[in-house]
Amino acid sequence: MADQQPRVGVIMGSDSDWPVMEAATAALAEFGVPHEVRVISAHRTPQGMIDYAGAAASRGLQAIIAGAGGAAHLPGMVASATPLPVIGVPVPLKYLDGMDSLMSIVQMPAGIPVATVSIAGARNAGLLAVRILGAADEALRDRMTAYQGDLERMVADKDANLRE
Ligand code: RP5
Repeated sequence: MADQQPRVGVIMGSDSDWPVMEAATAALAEFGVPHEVRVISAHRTPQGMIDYAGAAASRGLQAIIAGAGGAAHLPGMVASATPLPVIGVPVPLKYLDGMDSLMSIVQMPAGIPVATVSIAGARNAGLLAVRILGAADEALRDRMTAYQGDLERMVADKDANLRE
């Protein structure tokens, strides 16, 4: 998949976010969605962030997943500089249990949306990106439907096991 044109950009403010963010890449890999991973900081590399967001659509990306912790400006700032859908992942840090990251990401002013998942919800960010791409990609949409069927069967199995 590494040699394929990436369709999703997975970015994070620091490599310290990776233990949370790798679940997004795992979900994308599960669905065979080519993606790239970058460390880009809103605070430490502001110009790099603007350059990345500005070029993302013309480079062929179709969605961006952005994770950050604390004063987590990365998803919102990236969304302001690209027309692509941006999914924000609040990364929990040592203090405040990720509430700071969640509030920073979810409270976007009208006009610039960021689809915010739960604190440390990187797997759902990956799955949401698959659904966004799947809206115009029938094969991917079919894979999502099959995955939902797997989940349904898994719950049915658990239910049956408990009743035995
Ligand atoms: C944020 O600052 C990053 O997204 C990370 O969650 C946090 C701490 O970064 P490091 O000090 O670990 O590099 O911008």
